[in-house]
Amino acid sequence: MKKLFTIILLILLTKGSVWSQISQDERMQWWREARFGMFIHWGLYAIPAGEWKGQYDEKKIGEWIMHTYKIPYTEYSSLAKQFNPTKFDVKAFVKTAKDAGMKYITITTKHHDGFALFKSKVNNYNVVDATPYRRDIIKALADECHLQDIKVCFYYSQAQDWAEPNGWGNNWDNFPKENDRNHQQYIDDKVKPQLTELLSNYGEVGMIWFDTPLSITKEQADDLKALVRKLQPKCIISGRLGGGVEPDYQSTSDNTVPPTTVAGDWEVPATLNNTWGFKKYDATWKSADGVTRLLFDIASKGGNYLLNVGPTADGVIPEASVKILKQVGEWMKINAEAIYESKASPYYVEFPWGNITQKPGKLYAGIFNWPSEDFYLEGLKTKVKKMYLLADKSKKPVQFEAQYDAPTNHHVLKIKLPKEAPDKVLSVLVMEIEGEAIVEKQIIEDHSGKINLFGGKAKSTKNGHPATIAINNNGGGAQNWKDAEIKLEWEFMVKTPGTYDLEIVSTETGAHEKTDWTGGHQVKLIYNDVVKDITISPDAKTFNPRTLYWKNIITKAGKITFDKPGIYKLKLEPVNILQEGRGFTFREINITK
Ligand code: FHN
Repeated sequence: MKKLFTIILLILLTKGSVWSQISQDERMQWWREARFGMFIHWGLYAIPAGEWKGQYDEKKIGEWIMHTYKIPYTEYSSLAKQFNPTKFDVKAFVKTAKDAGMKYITITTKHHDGFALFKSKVNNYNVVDATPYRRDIIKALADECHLQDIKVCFYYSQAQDWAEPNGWGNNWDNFPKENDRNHQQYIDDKVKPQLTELLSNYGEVGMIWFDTPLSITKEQADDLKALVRKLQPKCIISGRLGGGVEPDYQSTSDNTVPPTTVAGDWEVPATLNNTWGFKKYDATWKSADGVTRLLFDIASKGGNYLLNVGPTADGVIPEASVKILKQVGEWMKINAEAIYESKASPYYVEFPWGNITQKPGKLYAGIFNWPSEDFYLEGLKTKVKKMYLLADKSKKPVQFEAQYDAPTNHHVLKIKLPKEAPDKVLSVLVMEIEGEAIVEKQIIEDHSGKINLFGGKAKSTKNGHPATIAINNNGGGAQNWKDAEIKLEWEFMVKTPGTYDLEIVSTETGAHEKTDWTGGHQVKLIYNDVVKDITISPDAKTFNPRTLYWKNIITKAGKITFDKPGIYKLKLEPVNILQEGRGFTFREINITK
């Protein structure tokens, strides 16, 4: 009888746990639909605001000031006595996010300096116990977010903690040497108890945003993941958990937007100026136009945009940030349909004019380079039924002509857009389509006589076997391509014979405050029997609206002649790649009339 009871109990328990499990799709749903979120970096570092005892550094980020000037913990922590953000108006914070069209807020509950913006029973270095303000900022924000139906998410620095002798990162205080630290103890005494507080005392938490995992082990990361899952199974775990443990989505490097659509769930964490935590002298604000275009571009590649504000020590989001976000919000009022719940473009690479998002039955072309003549969309096989501008409430049809060239099996849409863009920042052209959006795979000369050989579209081999160059550095070119044995080859269709200009594009990379580019590599371009020897040199630099910080570097590679229309092959073979720096940050070859 006892045995039977145990078996029934076990079955019930197992069933119960299956029922209580939620699928990854369910967990990610709100986040996938949201596309746009607010990041808030706020803490004691807002008091020095980038200046320490008369020292300034344009290039350093504000929240790292303790690290930058090796400020002893005892001295830095005494800033808590001054932390009194009396102007903090939680409603204003949430309103700023909502008015911009943001669907979630991710706030630093504890950054690398170790100070908590919430009441913690396990560590009194927190806003309630250590400051004259004495109020739990996280509680205020979480309550307001719940009230106003916007997701609240918590950034938590799980490894780096400069207040803790057993944490990672503080090598200037009289703490044990890094190897002698008991990181496990730090995780057991601070990280896990504080995460438990965050996931128990603030209602539903959308996500825990881990950061800089450093040498956290797989076991430690597994443990943190299990804790989050146990306390709030629906809570998402951000990309930087560490230990090789799978998070719920990937984070790009800070401020880095890929040049192509990327499968899976991912997010770009980005700043509005050059710092995350407030710096009183950082006025390098991005333009509202640039931010709006990035929002569209990131969505069109399949990602979310997590855009940062750094409140002042008084508790105010800088006016410049509010202004930019307001303008983005104005654009969203008209165009949000093209952002929320949208999916990545059916095209692999971004366009010079903008990019595309999609929903079932619709494509949204976001155009920021408004054409002076007809607008062409090439390579779309799916039938388009109707086009109109999202800004036009009457949905007056935009005229277009669908052309199909049988010999080249090429589809072209020739679109008659109005002379003036409805929105000079970015106008959305809606295309109602029949069925799923399907795009040609071939590379073909476009209507303007341009052939684009993008790095990620090449067949790449090493000694005859497939070998890829990863196109994912900050500037959107190859990441650390140092192996000269890797060769690239493209096959493409030329429609009009003639002589074309050839240019090789590589990109700047590195940290945005100190961009990096290595030239001098030697490569061969091979087509038919012609071999061209080229040294990668910076003949021109062009601004890339997708990266804002990292320029494209153009190497002029002479001319190429195609005698007749047809299919051609072009190979790019390195002869010598210089090994210093980040190698050959190749992005694409452009062949233009
Ligand atoms: O070191 C942090 C930095 O201070 C900031 O929090 C960013 C946000 O993505 N994350 C780390 C650097 O990548």
